[in-house]
Amino acid sequence: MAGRATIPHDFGPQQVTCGSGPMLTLYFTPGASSMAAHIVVHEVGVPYESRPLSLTNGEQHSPAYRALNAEGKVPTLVIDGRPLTEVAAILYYLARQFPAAGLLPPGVEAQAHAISWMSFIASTLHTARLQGLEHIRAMWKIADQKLGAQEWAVGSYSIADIHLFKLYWRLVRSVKLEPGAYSNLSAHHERMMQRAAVRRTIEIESALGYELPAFPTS
Ligand SMILES: N[C@@H](CCC(=O)N[C@@H](CS)C(=O)NCC(=O)O)C(=O)O
Repeated sequence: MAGRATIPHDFGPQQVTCGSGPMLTLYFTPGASSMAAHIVVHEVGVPYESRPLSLTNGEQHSPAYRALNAEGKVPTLVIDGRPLTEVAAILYYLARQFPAAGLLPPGVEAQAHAISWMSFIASTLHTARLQGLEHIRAMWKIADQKLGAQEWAVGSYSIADIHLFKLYWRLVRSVKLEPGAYSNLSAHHERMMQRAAVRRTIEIESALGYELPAFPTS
């Protein structure tokens, strides 16, 4: 993990109300799991307060943050003063709260497929990191096959794509992959990188300085 100075808490947009909508505050760390939530707040295009936290400096363990997120992890989205934790739940909330952004496909079954993808991403792909490189490669092979040649994970662009992209973005910057190892995910990554919300998030987070939790090298 790259060390750096404490992130100033007044970085980014200041506390803003959203007309009659909820007041949103996003706690995130550049390059961490929270990047998916950061992309989605840009996709939905509503005002939010930005609260970068430095994991390197242990800010996730402060009593004030632990009161919001008992595990001391990012992200946390505070909605009108009430904390919501876990990437998948935050993405789901934002997609449902701001339907005009079109981040969930229509229909219960298609939406269940988006949740299925996000459950797989959180429980299998994210945790693969803890089980060594061979396991990581095998789980990402499954993800590549699951995605196949389709443009988006569940038919139309959705929060499942954002969640998937974030972890693959991290993988390709951490592990040396054989060329063409995950051709479907690689094409998906290219499509995602064209999106304004993704580019804006990367611009903000890279300016702050990435903090990337350790990845296995063998
Ligand atoms: N299950 C959580 C996982 C979030 C998570 O693992 N966040 C990491 C960064 S990628 C974190 O905050 N780690 C804090 C620490 O290691 O102290 C979610 O999906 O939101």
